[in-house]
Amino acid sequence: MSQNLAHTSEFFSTNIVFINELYQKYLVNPNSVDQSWANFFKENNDEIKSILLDYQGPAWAKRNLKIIGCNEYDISSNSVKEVKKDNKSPVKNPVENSSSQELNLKLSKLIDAFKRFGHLACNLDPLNLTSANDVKEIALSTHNIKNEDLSCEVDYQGQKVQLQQVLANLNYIYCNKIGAEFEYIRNQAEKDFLTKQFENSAFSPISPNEKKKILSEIIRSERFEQFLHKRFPGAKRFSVEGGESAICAIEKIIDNSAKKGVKKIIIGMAHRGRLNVLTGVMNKPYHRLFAEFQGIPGIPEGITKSGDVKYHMGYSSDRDIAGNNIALSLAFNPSHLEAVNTVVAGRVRSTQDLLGDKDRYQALALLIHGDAAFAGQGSVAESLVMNGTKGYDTGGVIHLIINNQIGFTANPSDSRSTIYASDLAKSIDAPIFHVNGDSVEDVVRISQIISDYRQTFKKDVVLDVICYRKYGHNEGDEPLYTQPIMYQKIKDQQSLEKIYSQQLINEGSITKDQYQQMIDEFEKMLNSEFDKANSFKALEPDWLKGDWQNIKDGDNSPTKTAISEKKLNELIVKSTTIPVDFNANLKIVKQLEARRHAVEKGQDIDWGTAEALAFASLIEQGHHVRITGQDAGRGTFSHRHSILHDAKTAQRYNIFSTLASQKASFEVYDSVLSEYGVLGFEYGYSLNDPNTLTIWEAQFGDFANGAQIIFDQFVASSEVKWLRKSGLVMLLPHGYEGQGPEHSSARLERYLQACADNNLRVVNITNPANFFHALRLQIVNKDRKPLVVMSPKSLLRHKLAVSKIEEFSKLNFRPIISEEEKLVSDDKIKRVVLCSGKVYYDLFEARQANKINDIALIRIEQLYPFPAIELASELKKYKNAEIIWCQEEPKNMGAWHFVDDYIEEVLLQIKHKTSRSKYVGRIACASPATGYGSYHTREQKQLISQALGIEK
Ligand SMILES: Cc1ncc(C[n+]2csc(CCOP(=O)(O)OP(=O)(O)O)c2C)c(N)n1
Repeated sequence: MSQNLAHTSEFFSTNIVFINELYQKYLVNPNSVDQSWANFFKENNDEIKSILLDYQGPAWAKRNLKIIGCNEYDISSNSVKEVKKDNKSPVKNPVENSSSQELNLKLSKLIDAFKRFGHLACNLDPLNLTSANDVKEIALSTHNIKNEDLSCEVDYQGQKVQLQQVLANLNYIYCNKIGAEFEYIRNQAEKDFLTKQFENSAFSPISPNEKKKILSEIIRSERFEQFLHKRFPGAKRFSVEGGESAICAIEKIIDNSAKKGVKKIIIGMAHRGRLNVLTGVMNKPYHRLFAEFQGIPGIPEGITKSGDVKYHMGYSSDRDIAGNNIALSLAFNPSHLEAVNTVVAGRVRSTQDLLGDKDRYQALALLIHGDAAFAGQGSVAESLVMNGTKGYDTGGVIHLIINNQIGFTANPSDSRSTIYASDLAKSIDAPIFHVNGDSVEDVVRISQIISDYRQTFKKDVVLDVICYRKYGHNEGDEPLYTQPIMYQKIKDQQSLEKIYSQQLINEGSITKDQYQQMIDEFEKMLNSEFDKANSFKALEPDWLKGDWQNIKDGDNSPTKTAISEKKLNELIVKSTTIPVDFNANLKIVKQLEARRHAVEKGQDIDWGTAEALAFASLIEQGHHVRITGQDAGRGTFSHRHSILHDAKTAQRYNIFSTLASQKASFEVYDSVLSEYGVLGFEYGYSLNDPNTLTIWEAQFGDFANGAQIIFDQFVASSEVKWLRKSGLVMLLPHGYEGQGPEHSSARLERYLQACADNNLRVVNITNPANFFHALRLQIVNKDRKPLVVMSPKSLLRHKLAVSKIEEFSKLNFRPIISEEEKLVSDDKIKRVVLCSGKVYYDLFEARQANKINDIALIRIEQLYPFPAIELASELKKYKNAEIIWCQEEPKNMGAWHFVDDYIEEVLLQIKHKTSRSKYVGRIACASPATGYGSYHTREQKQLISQALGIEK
């Protein structure tokens, strides 16, 4: 009907102004217009809305078209009030007051002030515990505007409007229940977009259908929590009650994103409201969750021995939004607040890469935060800073803060030193909207704007829903102990369902019966799901589906990682040939030539070359390689040079570019100076894509302790907790070279301590070819395990740390490297020194220097899974030898405490005459290494001598 009606009907063609005013009046109060009009508007709401929008132009313009004089606003308050037609305030000529020009100038400053400071005067707190401020920046007196100016006409959006009406509009838009902060944004186009959307949306009505949808989401959220409360009293559920409108925000973001071309949303969130999101938003069947409340695990026994609590579980599902399919995934999450942020972002980035979504708008990260956590956790800052950089851009993250104005028991003033919980986001020029959570239509309106903004500008944006928490931190907690006043208030607070259902009934959007019917239907469904829970049978896990379908859990079939000499030669030529017109740095040209000569010669192939060959071979086989870390392009120790910089133009050249295909290329990024955030991101990337070799490199291994949470909570344990595998590689430079306490140890012991259930591979490799195989194994093997590499520093250029080409073409990964020198016969070997990593070369050189030929050196290249079978067959050879474990780390660190048991078991099994290995290494110490060069040299000499029994 609309086209027709718009152009032909008497109502809409000539009387648009009148209809418009009536309609606005109706929206504020349906009873304020004649019943026949109310019925008409109700029946045709959506169409009328769209026709009026077409006619209206700027949203505020309609207020100037007065016939019946409705919808003026009382500027003394923040709320819309109908003002009686006031015959005593005729329009004045500005000349009687200030000059017109002067007044317009004052107004423009005032408008600017409203935009910048209006949020401070908003009514944002549903509990009314914090009252809106008197904001002097927007006071008329500050701008020298007098009362008598109010009735003057001013220029406003191309029209002549009475000043008081402009002020009413400004108050209504900027000082109501939405505090908008985006004036600090430096990009004018963004500001214009936001201003237009925000100002228009303040006046655009919500359709009756949408109102019903919102109410049903509120009923669903609130009634679900109440159901759990009744059926599982005392159980922790971290209820969303008090913040239900956040669920409506999530729904709106999903809805709008799907319509605007987003195909996948990955959600990261903590405990609050998570069960609600899992069921209501993600469509995890209610009976499955009820079964979990009854202690029935979601997957059959025996698949994993750990699992996790219900409110950390993830879930994936597809939804159809008006014919648009959208995949939703709620990321598994540890208790550590805000740790999941970059993990989600990494997954989104990988999804975009897999989709070929170069513009990064088809996959979206939606992060849901608590107010205290957003303000307090450093990971938030790291992730915000990362989001706009080349290596970590995901086209903008939508942040939703469920701001219940409390952090466990802490008040906002204890949780932060800024006004808003969201203030950090200003540092990245993100627009921020604070919305009173009890004003759910405003929450929904803003959700639409932020998702439009993200799709348009591909930047982060924040919605801060200010609400409250109905119970304690969890439902067993007594909040009155610490927040007596707040919780007295909360006790008497009407729930959002009450407030909103009443509003809809009053305005005639629904009847009482319809409301009751909505409740009955939902509760009936919950009851039937509850009954189903008893007979719930655990489901087969979904972990090896989709992109993971070719991955085989527990695969330990022999894996061939070798490649032919011919192929190696081809690869090295391709990765060392620089375009003729590229002005490469001459020193690097020499290094690349050396790489090529070594491979052609078939010997002296060093670490950097081996790494390049591994990358090149995987790219050539169709596997993407992604590596990030501080200065990863060049390599901290200048051994990688994967990106060359033209000496004249500073243009970049990727040395693997000629190997790249549509499917696979080499991606390297010098990361932001972060460990926590970056490791989380790469872990997330690896979770999503088993076919990409994903690598994070620490500058020095010890800095990885800043990312300990990601390692402990995700990398090491995600498979046993959540059945989520990862083939991530962590390169952690390690080795005692006299550089002091901070640059010596990557804290090998910490990674080893986390080893169990075949969860990781931990290697401390001495040989470039073996490193080549270890990297290739990550992809060639059918299973996926994170690989922790104690990677070398001085070995990158050590004359002995080189490989022959046969080691690449004929061998595969060797977890142990046996003695390679010609010594006395095995039975005459008097001592076997077991070691791992760089210390091998110190032992080797000292053995040579001292002409020792009855001590065998065995390198444990892979510490976990511990190569017990291989070690047993080695040690069997040396029946008469004593067994030493030698390490350069202090006794309380390094691998000793980890390998001790394993070696003992091996010795027992082969019935060796020695029952336990002896420790040789630095004595226990609180600090990983000495800061004095002379001490280091002395200690190192001592431990080598002791291991080889050399007299001092
Ligand atoms: C890194 C970390 N530190 C401490 C905690 C313990 N903890 C759990 S919830 C919570 C309060 C969180 O407050 P807020 O972020 O406002 O979320 P809310 O629970 O109010 O929704 C704390 C301190 C944690 N889970 N993670």
